Amino acid sequence: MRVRMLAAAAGALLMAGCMGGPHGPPPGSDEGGPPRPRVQLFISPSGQPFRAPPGEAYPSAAWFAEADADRDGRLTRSEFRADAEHWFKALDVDGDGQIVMPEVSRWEETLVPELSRFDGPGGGVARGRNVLDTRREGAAAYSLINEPHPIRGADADFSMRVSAAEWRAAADRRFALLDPDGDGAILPSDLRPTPAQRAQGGDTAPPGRPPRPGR
Ligand SMILES: [Ca+2]
Ligand SMILES: [Ca+2]
Ligand SMILES: [Ca+2]
Repeated sequence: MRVRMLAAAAGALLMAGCMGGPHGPPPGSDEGGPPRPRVQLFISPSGQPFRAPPGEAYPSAAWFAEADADRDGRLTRSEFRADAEHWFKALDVDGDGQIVMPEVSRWEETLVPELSRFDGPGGGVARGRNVLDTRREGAAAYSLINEPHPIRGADADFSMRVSAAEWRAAADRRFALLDPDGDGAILPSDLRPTPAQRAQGGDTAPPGRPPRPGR
């Protein structure tokens, strides 16, 4: 738990560092130079961002490894729920048990700024025939499920606040989407490439598998 909190904090710091000051270039700006390889982004079903440098395993594997608490290579419903609840606590900055507007804005602007960033011509997560409009698709471009905004998407009664009960229901709904054979567990082989991963050519490789002890 503590390790994950630290990892999340480090990620936030990393992102803050990438944002640059008021005079710095916008994140990901190429400033007219040759395009730089982009950091790979994965957004978990609950909306937690995972990033990996270009060339490394796509970070869906990092999410799976973290959520698979007992590391048996099977992500069970209870592990999936625990992962979602852990992220809910991270999003609920004031600890009142609900995710409300400033906390949603923090997710949009600070935790996953890539979603609102305009990459401009030649930018984006890919080029050529596989261009993704990440502003339109939102998190869905980086996710295993087609959900542009995992936080708002959990607000079932449209009250502009996400309760713990709504979050739990959303987690169960998402788990069902990822466990189509209904055997109660998600396997690494169930992780289909995300649209961003496919656009970068990741559709030719199997999804990254988390390391398993003893193999
Ligand atoms: Ca497990
Ligand atoms: Ca709150
Ligand atoms: Ca609500």
